Amino acid sequence: MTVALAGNPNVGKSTLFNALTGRSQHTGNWPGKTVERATGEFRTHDRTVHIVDLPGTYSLAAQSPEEIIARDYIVEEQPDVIITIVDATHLERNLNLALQVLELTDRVVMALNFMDEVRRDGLRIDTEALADALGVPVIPIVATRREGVEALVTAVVEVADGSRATIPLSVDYGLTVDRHAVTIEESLRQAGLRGRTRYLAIKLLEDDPEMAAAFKTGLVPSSYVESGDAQGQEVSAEDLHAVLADAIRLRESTHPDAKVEIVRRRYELADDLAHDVVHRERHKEGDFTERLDRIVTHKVWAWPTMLVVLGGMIWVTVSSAEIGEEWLSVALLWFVERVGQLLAYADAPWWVQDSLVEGVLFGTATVIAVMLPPMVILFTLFNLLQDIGFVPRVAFNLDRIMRALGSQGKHILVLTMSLGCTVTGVLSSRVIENEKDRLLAIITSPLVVCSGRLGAATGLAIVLFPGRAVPVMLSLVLLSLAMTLLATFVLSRTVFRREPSGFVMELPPYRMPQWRTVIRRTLIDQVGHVLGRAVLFAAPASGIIWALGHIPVGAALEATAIGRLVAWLGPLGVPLGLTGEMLTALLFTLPAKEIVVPSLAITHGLQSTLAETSQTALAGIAQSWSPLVSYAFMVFFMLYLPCLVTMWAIWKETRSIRWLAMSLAVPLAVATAVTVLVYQGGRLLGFS
Ligand SMILES: Nc1nc2c(ncn2[C@@H]2O[C@H](COP(=O)(O)OP(=O)(O)OP(=O)(O)O)[C@@H](O)[C@H]2O)c(=O)[nH]1
Ligand SMILES: [Mg+2]
Repeated sequence: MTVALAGNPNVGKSTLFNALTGRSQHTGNWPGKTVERATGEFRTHDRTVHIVDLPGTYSLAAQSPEEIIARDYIVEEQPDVIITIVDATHLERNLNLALQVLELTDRVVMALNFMDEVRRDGLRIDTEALADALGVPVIPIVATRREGVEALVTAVVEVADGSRATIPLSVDYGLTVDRHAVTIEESLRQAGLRGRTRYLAIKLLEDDPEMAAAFKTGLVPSSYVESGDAQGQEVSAEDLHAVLADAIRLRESTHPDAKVEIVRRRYELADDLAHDVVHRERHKEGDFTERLDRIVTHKVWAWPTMLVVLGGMIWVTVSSAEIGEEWLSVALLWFVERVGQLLAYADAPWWVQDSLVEGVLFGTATVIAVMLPPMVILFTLFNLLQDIGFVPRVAFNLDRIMRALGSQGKHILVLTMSLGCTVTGVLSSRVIENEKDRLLAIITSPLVVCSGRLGAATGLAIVLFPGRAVPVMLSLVLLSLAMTLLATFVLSRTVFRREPSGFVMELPPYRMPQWRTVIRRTLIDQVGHVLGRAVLFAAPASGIIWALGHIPVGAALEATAIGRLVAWLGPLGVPLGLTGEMLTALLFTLPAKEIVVPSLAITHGLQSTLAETSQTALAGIAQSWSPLVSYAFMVFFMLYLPCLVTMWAIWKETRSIRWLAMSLAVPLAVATAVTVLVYQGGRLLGFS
């Protein structure tokens, strides 16, 4: 049994999907997160239910790529039951899509989500009256708390079984449209089409773009057509063209245009229904969202507000990460030493002992001790901001600048997703229909600071700038932001010149964060991911780097593979104030940004004694670097190249060496230019 979740954007489809399947689809409080369909399954009433999470869509006559995914699935794959999930606090607007779904199939169950907010706002919804009017089950739910989910599943199973009959409401389009629809249905039948002729007729009169295209090409989706008539007669393309021409003539013969009438009637019905079933029980208290947004999205106050939130986020991260690091590194060092003793006791050959202890274990332990604490805290904070609804406000404010800079539309949506993770950002670029816009979004997304890089950089800043990590990080984030804007400005005026396209991100109300989701996403999805990378990437990478630093055996570091690389890269770094050791370390860091610290330690030949904790070894580096050099290094680290996973994602999305090369060249060029400016400028100002 297959069930699909259909609904407007940001109504809780993925939340319900996760609640049912236990999976973790991306959720957050802004529209447009899900861009691909996702499938999962759960068991109920002794059967397995496959459930499909779809992108949000406002209408079945949709135009944009993610909406077409939703529409095509609903129309063509014919799931056994469609759950239309609606935001009960905006019933009239949400009913419009629901009515379109009801025209398509009778196997529908409606989930009225956000019932907690309905109650909070002092509204009452007469669900029985609504169910009677719509002719399908209507189940009130609170997806975040699983409230009503059992009842919903039961209703779905009953509708699938046919044990609960549904008689979906059909919209009354008025006499004229009805008469035209009957005429068209007649010609459809004459052309040999059986099945959903009423639906087809309305869609033709409505000037549905997909339907018109299907009739033009003569390829009407088979789901509309009942398998031919007795003679197995085929539907001819000429007949379809004739029907289409007829429909256009009929549509244009009415005043106003039949299309306008159809859309209007549907809206009116949705409005009336909502009016009949939603009752206000008490006066709504002042709108919190509206009051807060007067500051957060204010033309002037928005900027200091965002700066305070960003600064606060970094401050909390830095101060709590220091505590976490202390005890983590003590514990890990103890563990590494015990392993060392054990290997010595077992009389393992020196290179096994050293590569394991000084390479693999040291590297992994440093990643866990230095990088994990700031990442955990930052992920938690960022997930909270996502759930509350602050992230789309940042996007909204930046959009003002972006428009002035020549980018527009869904670019900002992609950059918003990139704030979490560049890979998700790159994948979400699929929502952009225009190829040039899409490439621009892909190429600029590595410049946006992803939360992973921000966490790793914070770990590094704590080591390099003890006591001053907060202002350093704040300046670096602002710098990356400025570079993202600058790159957009330059690229949209040169390589990617194109016509403007309109898109306005709708701002959702602020919501209480879902602690369970936030903690689960942080600990399991993200921290688990970082730890997994520490073991999968950092451990082998540290082992390899260690080996490269010890071949040929017994040679001084300068004569080893690492030594050569250091010497070779050295001259390149001179104008940037960076040494060969730093560039070599950054090269090794490409698989995962977290391993920057152990890479630095190894290329500096610092790991050879474990008498010191990883912290003091790193403090050694910090002391040997001047503040200007440290800052230049941080600038370069923030901007230089996306991680390998992102490169892979860009390749998969563009399938073009040229665009992949460009999305690497742009950040690398930006990083080099800015670092040179910072370093040389700093020297001119008298820093060394
Ligand atoms: N208060 C409350 N919040 C909810 C409820 N259901 C979902 N949310 C929140 O609403 C936001 C949107 O939920 P999603 O599941 O991401 O919505 P979606 O429909 O998948 O959104 P798109 O994929 O962007 O179309 C999230 O922040 C959820 O935590 C609910 O019943 N009550
Ligand atoms: Mg979703």
